Amino acid sequence: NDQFGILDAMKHLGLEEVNNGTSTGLNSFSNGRIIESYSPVNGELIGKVKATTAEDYEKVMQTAQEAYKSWKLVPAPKRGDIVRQIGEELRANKEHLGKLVSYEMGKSLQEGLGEVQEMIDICDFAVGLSRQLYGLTMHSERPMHRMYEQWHPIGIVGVISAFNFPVAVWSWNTMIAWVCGDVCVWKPSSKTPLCAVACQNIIAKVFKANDIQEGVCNLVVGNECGDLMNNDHRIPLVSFTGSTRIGRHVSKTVAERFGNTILELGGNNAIIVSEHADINMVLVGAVFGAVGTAGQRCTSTRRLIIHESVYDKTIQVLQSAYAQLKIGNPLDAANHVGPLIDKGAVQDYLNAIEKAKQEGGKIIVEGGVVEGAGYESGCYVKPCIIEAKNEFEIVQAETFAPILYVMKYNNIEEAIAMQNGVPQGLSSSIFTNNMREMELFLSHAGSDCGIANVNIGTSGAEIGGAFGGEKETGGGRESGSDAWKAYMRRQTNTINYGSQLPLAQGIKFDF
Ligand code: UN1
Repeated sequence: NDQFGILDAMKHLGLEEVNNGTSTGLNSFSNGRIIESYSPVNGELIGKVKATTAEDYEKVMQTAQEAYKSWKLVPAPKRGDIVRQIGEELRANKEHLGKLVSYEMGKSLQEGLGEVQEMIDICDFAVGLSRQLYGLTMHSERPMHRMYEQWHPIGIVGVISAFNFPVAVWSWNTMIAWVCGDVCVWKPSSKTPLCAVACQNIIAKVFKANDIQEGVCNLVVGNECGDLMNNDHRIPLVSFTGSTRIGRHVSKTVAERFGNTILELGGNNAIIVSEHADINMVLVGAVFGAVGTAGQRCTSTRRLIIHESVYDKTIQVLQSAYAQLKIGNPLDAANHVGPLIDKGAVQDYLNAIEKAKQEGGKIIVEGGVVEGAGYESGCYVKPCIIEAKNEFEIVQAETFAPILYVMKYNNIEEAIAMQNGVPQGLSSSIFTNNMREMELFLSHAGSDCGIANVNIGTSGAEIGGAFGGEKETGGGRESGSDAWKAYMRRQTNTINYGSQLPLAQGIKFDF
C-alpha cells in the first residue's frame, strides 16, 4: 500500500534497494555497521545504510584531496554552471525529495517541498555568486604600487547537519562552497541518512554528465565520523548545525588545531506582542512558529512576551487556534502538526513540561502524547502552551518540541530585556504598528539576535540573507549575503611596478 507515493518517490530517487531492506553502500567506501532509518510518521523501517568506517573515511578524504586539485582550477562561473544544473535536477525531483524529507523526518509535505525549494533557491543564488566573488582594491601609501585582495578556495569543507533540515542546510553550505572552489564532505544526521543518499544520487548524475572527477561531493555516515572530521587538519572549515552541547565540543576540537567553524546551534526565539500589534497577524506568526515542524526548527518560536493590556485577548485567540490544530500524518495536507523525530524527543518534551510545572508554570493548553489509530509510531504529541517566567531554568533552555511559554510585560524596554535574557541569540521578532517600538527593537539597544523581524514570526527565513545567531547559537553565518567569505581564504596582494623599493611606514633602510 503506497497511499502517499513513498515507494514511488524512493524509486525515482534511486533508493529502491534501500527500500527492500537490503543494506546499500552510500558510496563505494562504506563498509561499516548497519544504520536503520525508521519513519516517525508510522514507525516503519524505511531502509538501511552502511556506516563509514575509519578506513573508509580515509579513502573518502584521499579522493576529496585529489578532486580538490582539479576542482579549484575550474573557473568559478563554470563551477556555477554545474550548480545551475544541480538546481535543474532538484526542480525535476522536488516532489520526490520533498516527500522523502516529509516521510523520513516527519515534517509536513508542504514543508518538505519548501525545504527542497530552499535548495533550489540557494543554487540560483550560488550561480549568480559564482561571477561575484569580489575582492576589494585599495590605494597603496607607496608610489607606483597597487594593492588588492583576492579570495581563494580553502580546500575541503566538512558539513555536519541536523535531522530537522536534512537536505536544505547541507545545500546552503555546499552550493556556496562549490562555487567558491572547495570540495565537501557531508556527515548527515544518523536519523535521516536516506535523504542524504537521495541528494548524493541526484548530484552524482550532474557531476558524471560534466565529467567531473569523483570526490567533489562526498558523503560519510555514522556519528563516529564527526570527530574524525573535527580532528582532521585536512579540513580547514567545519560547518556544524546542531545542539549547543555538541557545538561546544566541535568548536573546541576544531579550534585546537586552528581550524575554522561555522556554528548554527540552539535558539530560544521569542516574539514580542505589543499592545500595538495586529492580533490576526500575531496568530499566524506565533502558531506557525510554535507548532510548525512540530517545534523542531532552530528558529521555532519558544516564547511569547505579551504586553499586559493585550495578554488575555492573545491567550484567548491562541487557545481557540490550538483547539483547531489537527495532529497526524504529515503527508496528509489536512494535518497541521506531524510527529517528533523519535521517542527520545517525545521523552524530552514530556520532561520539559514536567519541569515547567515544577518550577511554577501554569498550563494554558494541555500537552501529552497522542495515542490510537494513526499514531502507532508513538512520536505524536500535542502542542502545548505554558504560562511561565523567563528566568525558569526550563525556559532558558531549548527543547526541540512544540512547547510555547507565554509571559507578560509592562513596557517595551522590559520586553526587550526579556527577549535578550536567554543564553541563545538566533531569531527574534516584534509584532507592532508603532514606529518607535519597531525601530528601538531593531536598533543596537534592541534585539541581540542574528535575526530580528518586524510583523513576521521567528521562523521561515529566506535564503538570501545571512543565517545564524549570537551567543550560544555559535556566531556562524551561512546561506546568503556575504556568508560565502567564510568558505574562502583572503589574500592581500601588493605589487610594485616602479623601479624603486620604498618601504612602508616611511622606513629608510639605506646601505
Ligand atoms: C534550522 O532550523 O536549522 O528559518 C534552519 C527557517 C528555515 C531554516 C531553519 N529557513 O526556519
